[in-house]
Amino acid sequence: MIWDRRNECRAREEVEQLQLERLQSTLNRVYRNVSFYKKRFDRLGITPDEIQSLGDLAQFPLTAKEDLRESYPYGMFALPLREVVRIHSSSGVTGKPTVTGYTRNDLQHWSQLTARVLSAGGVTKDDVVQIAFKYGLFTGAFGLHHGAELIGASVLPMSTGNTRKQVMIMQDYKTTALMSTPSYALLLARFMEKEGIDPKSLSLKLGLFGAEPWSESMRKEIEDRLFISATDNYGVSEVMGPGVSAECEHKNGLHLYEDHFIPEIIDPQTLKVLPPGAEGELVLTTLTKEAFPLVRYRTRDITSLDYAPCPCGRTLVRMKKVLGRSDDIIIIKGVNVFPSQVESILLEVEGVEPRYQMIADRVEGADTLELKVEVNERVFSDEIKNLQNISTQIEMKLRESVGVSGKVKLVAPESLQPVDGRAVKVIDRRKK
Ligand code: DLL
Repeated sequence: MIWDRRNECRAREEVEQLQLERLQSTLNRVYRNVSFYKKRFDRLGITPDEIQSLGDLAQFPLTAKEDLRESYPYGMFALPLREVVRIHSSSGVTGKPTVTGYTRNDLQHWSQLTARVLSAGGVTKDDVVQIAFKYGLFTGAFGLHHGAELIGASVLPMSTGNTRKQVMIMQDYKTTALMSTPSYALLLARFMEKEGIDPKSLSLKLGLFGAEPWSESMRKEIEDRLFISATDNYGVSEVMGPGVSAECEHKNGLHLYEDHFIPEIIDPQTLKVLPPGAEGELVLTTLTKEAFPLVRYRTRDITSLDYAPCPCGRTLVRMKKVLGRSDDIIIIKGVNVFPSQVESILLEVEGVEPRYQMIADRVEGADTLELKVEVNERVFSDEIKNLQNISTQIEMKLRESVGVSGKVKLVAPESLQPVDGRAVKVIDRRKK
């Protein structure tokens, strides 16, 4: 179902006209109200009036996460705190958290956008939606919660953790749609298997997953094990939270809500804008945000944009499923290793789960890679010989399909602790 047909199915010229008007007003607002942007624009000798077409946006400076950290906590807000009615922040795993604020209007837009996400994923007012994202400063749960209520679905604000209770609620309250990270969905499937609960006995039919990269093989695994249809949705807390883009029933790219955000793809090295279809880093400019507008924000996520029409009727550009972040790619002895490649390998190996952590280090000047992988319950109590077989198998596949040598360390089920319900897949000790 399409939640907002008028805005999701506009003619392209109309979308672009609307974007241009909103961009002009956003640039004017940040120039007037955010000293960071005033200084940056002045230094480059550009003024907001120079925006005559969308192509002119490329002349404006990029904003990076480090810039937000320097303005911690409220330095980049375009309005005084008295206008701000909600504050969220990132988890701050990689440094100081970044803080984001919303006015009442921002919250209304946010609910509209997450309602689009839920509708695109098949949720209607007849659904019982279990939200297994963490409620708190993390944007995931609250953002999706309000969209689900707007649609009129019955919302179960479960938050993360307590898998036994999540499954009990699913059984007793007849949950039909689950919203969580894809890795948590797999953990639920594994728990049910262990406890002898048949997922077919549940009322669950839809899974709307996001907040971390997941491959097509992971989608298949989740769909097959939970007997549901799974769609992907994407968002970034600094830009809004969930509600930036989402897959429709065709599962062929995520429709990006261009009436609220302008996407660009840049080469992460040269920082030049790349043509449609090219793969690179996604950069987003907000068009309607009042409290915390962002110009050309570098997401670090690697994707590409497809402007071809989609059979669902939405005219919004589709971004390809994000399979990794530029800062999650680790280079081992010159070879790029993407977490998604490791995930695909693990899905082919019997006895392990695609729950892993890659640890890069440097020993006596040479790069090393350690791969911690969770085994399943059955294998955990197995003989050492079998465990060795599994490690060797993974190490071989790593060499053959990725081209790197790594040391595999099998670890107990559920021993790799997530942060905000999200797996920490990469640790690069060489950066210290
Ligand atoms: O993760 C917002 C969100 C919550 C999106 C719930 C979807 C569902 P942050 O904590 O700021 O915000 O993390 C943003 O997570 O730059 C990506 O690297 C990654 N990410 C988010 N969604 C996806 C996705 C929320 N569907 C960072 N696929 C982003 C791949 C994703 N990566």
